[in-house]
This record gives sequence, structure tokens and C-alpha cells, in this order.
Amino acid sequence: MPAATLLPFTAAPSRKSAGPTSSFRLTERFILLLVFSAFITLCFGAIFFLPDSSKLLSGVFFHSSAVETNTRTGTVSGSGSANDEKILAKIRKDHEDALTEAKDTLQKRPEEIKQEILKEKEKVLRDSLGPDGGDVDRLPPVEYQRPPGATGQEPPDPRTRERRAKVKEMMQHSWGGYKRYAWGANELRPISKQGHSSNLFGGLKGANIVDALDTLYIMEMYEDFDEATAWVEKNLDFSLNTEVSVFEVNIRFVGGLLSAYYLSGKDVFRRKAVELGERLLPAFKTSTGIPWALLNLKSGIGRNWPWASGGSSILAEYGTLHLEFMHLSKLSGNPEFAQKVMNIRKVLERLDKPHGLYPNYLNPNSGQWGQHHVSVGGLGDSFYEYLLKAWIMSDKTDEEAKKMYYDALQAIETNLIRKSSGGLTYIAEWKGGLLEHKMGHLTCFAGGMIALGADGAPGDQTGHQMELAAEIARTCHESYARTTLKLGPEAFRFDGGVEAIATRQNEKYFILRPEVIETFMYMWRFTHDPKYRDWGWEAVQALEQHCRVEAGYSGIRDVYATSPNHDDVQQSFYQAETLKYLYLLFSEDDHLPSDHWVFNTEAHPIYSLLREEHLTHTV
Ligand code: DMJ
Repeated sequence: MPAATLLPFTAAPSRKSAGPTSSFRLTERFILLLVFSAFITLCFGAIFFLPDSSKLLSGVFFHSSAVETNTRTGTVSGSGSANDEKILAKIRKDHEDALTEAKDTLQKRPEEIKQEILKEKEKVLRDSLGPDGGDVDRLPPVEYQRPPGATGQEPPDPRTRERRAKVKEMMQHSWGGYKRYAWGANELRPISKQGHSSNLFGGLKGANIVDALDTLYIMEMYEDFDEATAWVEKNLDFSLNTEVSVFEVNIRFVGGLLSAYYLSGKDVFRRKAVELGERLLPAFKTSTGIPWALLNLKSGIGRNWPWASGGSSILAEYGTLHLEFMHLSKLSGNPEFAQKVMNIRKVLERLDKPHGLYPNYLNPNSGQWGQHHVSVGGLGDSFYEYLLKAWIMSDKTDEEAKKMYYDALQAIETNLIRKSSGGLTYIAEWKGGLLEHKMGHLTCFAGGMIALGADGAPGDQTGHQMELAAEIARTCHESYARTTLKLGPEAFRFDGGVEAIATRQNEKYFILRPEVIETFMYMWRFTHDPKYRDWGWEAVQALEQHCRVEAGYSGIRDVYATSPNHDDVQQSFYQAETLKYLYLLFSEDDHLPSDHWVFNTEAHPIYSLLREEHLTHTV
């Protein structure tokens, strides 16, 4: 029998049989098809559309494990209608729950639904990583060895000992005020005695605590350190829908946590640092990999400061991630952190630099410079610092960083460094080829930086660079000495007949910044010239006289006024940097020695030797 007669509905009609007979067959086939489809529909209807039928069917036709389990445990007694009733009631309840859930979901805003889906996804990811939780809980174990010099000896000289003790008392006073009036807030308002926060941290909390951890440790305030550690363990939360400054969060939070880890060995700091680092990674999602300035920690959406030239990222911000991110890779075993910051270098290397200088603005999408403004102070400063420290931190193996640093310093010297008619060396700012003869308080860190790098300077430049560092230290000291309150202004000028003096009202404030004292500390360590300790002591006295208030220390609005007008903010860098550098200025050189420790730009000491043999993963 030909196959076609056996398969009437599927076989293609032969061309030869086309005609009236075949048309009758077609109708017949159509009717049969209809009957067959009606039958199929009926069967499916029975399964899917009859109320609550599926579960009943599963009990009848399939071996139901639920029923079996219940029977085994004796929870279903008897059989027949009582059992069916129970199952039907359960099915009805499931339906009602599903309906209520669907109704609730429909009432939610799309944004809320999106957040819930994200949460659910995170949970699934965490569950898939096992009972320990997320990635950070699964960090490779690291063999921790306390690096040398984490703690220091009392100085033998009584006067220095006394000065050092005084600085510790200042820290106790400052910390005490924060603890009492602003615990958990980002900063303290020491006059109004309440918490304070700037928009740099969005909804993040506890900047002061994280920024001060290492200072507490270094000054041996161990009880306070433990309290701060407990706060970090319980309350430091990064899973926030909030926008933060990538730079500030990196230098203060990541840097503070890394430092606390290297000093104390407590693994909570390593885990928190890596967790925060992971949250910062989406900032690098730009065409060039140059990160955004601002980032929402939850959504990972980044953007730049609206005031920055043509949507640019800022040199001092994207250029001040290197130290921390290299350590994050080391401590997490995840190479991504290091790759991100090494890429920043690559982008910069490919660009043409006007006169060898690095403009402060760079568009992260076009990869082009914005305005040609160059500064060793605000917007540029710590980029240069991190080139030098990247080289030192690599145990002096990172030749690329070394070259970039010394080349940049050469260009700065040629184009920006000038001497006033009164003999003060200063670092001016460069705007499209024109010099603005102004030096910021921020720029004063450069004395310390140049001193730190002098030793490795190419050719026979070491002596020259030490002299340059000393001259900058002197100029910055003059900027303090020439004020009424003996504290330095935010910026000082060398034009219009003045030298090292602020001439604009909006440049006369002092906000407890550390840079001048930072330079004194380095200069003391490299020269042991007692004038640096004396200059530091002058600053201590001025701080005590004009900034100390009942609940802590406050910035001042005008350092040329006869009495201080307080701004009511105790910046977190006061404890992180100013007091720490003062304490180290009056400490022995083997406390955090520079051959083992590198200070990040927020003065957080990080173990300097990143090479394999100094820090090993145990797996
Ligand atoms: C600190 O947060 C850091 O030192 C940063 O690099 C620049 N300025 C402040 C303190 O002045």
C-alpha cells in the first residue's frame, strides 16, 4: 500500500490525482481535522481549565511526592473526600496568595520593581556562592605579618616627648568631641555640637571613624580603636542607593580601611575595603576607562562634576586611585582593580602633553584634554604624588611610574616654579600658557613629595631637589607666619606687591588642612633640621589658641582677622592627616619608616612593598 493512503492528512496530494474526486477528499479531511482538534482541545481543557484540576490530577495520575510524604509521616489520616477537601483548600489559598501578590506588584512603581528584582538577583548570587555569603567573604586567605614600625617608641628627648604627648592629647580631645556629639556621622560640628556631612559622601556614614582608625592605632589609643572597629563591623554599610565622590571615598574610606588592616591585621578591614572597591568599579565604565568623578553605589551610574570643563574627569581624582587599587588586587586576588588603574596610565601616556604638563581636565569619553589648566595644588596635586609613591610602593620596580613622575616634575620646574623678588620659591598655576602667581595651601604638600623623591632623582638632581623641597617648605611656613593667627590661608599670592599673602577674601580661610605640616614632617625625617619641628610646634600652638573649642577643633574663616571666626566644621582629615603628621613629626624615624610604609594622600600608611614575597596568599 502506498504510504500516501496510510497518511491521509500529511501526505502531499499528487499532481496527477487533482480533480473533483480529490476535492471531495479534501473536505473530508477538513472535517476529520476539525473533529480531531476539538477532541484535543477538550483534553487540554480538562487538564488546564477545569478549576483546581491539575493538583487533583497529579494525585491521581502521577505519584505525588507531597501526598506520599504526608502519608508517611501520618499527617494525612484517612482518605477520600476529607483529604480532597484539604488539598482543595490549600489550592484555593495558593491562588488567593498569588492574586494578592500580583495586585501588590501592580501597585508598585517600575523603579521599586526593578530594585526588588536586583535584590532577588543579588540574593541568588549570594546563595550560589555558598553559606558564607558574597564574594568578599570568600576572599583568599592572606598570610598577615605586621610590617615593621607599626608602633613607635617614646622619643628620648624630653621636649620632643612632651610635644608628642601634647599632640596625642589634641587627638583625644578631637576624638572625644566627635564620639560624644557626632558618633557615626561623617564629621563633627564642634560649635553646634552635632554631626555634619558634605555631599562628597552622599548617604555614606562614618567618614571620621574610618579616617581616624589608623591615627588611633598609631597613637596607641587602643580602646578607641576597638570601639571604632566594632562600629565598622556592625555599621559600615556600602549597599546604599547614594551618589559619592569616587576620589574622596577611595582616599578616605578605602585608604583608611587598608591602613587599619595593615596596622592591626584585622581581616574585617580587608573585607570592607574590597567590598567598597568592588562597588567603585562601575565608575570605570567609560569609553576610555578614565573613571567618572561621581558614582551611585547601588546603580553603578556615574557622571562628572557639572562644573568640570566640558564634562571632564579631574586629574587629581582619577589619578589618585593607583595605590589603593593595587592593594585591593593584592588583598583580594582579583586583578581587575590593578588593571583599571594601569589602564589610566596607558591612556595618559598616549596623550600629547602641552610642554610636558598634565592638564587638570580630561574627557573620559573622547579621551581629549579639557581646558589647559595645570596645577600642583587643587585638581592636580595627588596625581603627581601617586606616580612617585607607585614607584616607591612597588619596591622601586615600577619604572614607568618613576619616569612619568620625574618627567612631570621637570616640566613643572620649567614652567610653573618661580622665585619671588623677596626670594621665596613658589609653584604657580598655569592657564593655557599664562601663569597665575598663586599657590594653594594644597600645593604645600609638594615640599614633602619632592623631598621623598629626591633620593631617586635621575642624574645628579638629588641635592637640587632637596633644596627645592626645603625652599617650598620655607615659603609655606612664611604663608603661616605672615598671618595674624599664624595659620595659613587657603591660597596666597605673589603679585600686586605681596608675597605669600592671601589678597582675596575667599582665599583667607583655614580649614585645618595638613599639607604644610606634612611637608615639615618629611623635611624633618630627611634632614633632621630642628627648625621643622619648631615650625610644627608653632602650628600646634596656633591650633590650640584659635581652633580649639569645647567639643573639638574648628576651621577659621579669616586667618588675618584679629580673633577667629569659626566655621564650625572639624574636617575628618584633621584627625587622619594633620594630627597624625604632627605626631610623627615628634616621633622617632622608625615609627612608620618610609622604607616600609607609604602614606596615601589622606595620610593613611599602607605597607609599601607590594612584591610577592612580602604578602602571600595562603591558597
Ligand atoms: C585631603 O583630603 C587629601 O590630602 C587630599 O589629597 C587633598 N586635600 C585634603 C586635605 O586638605
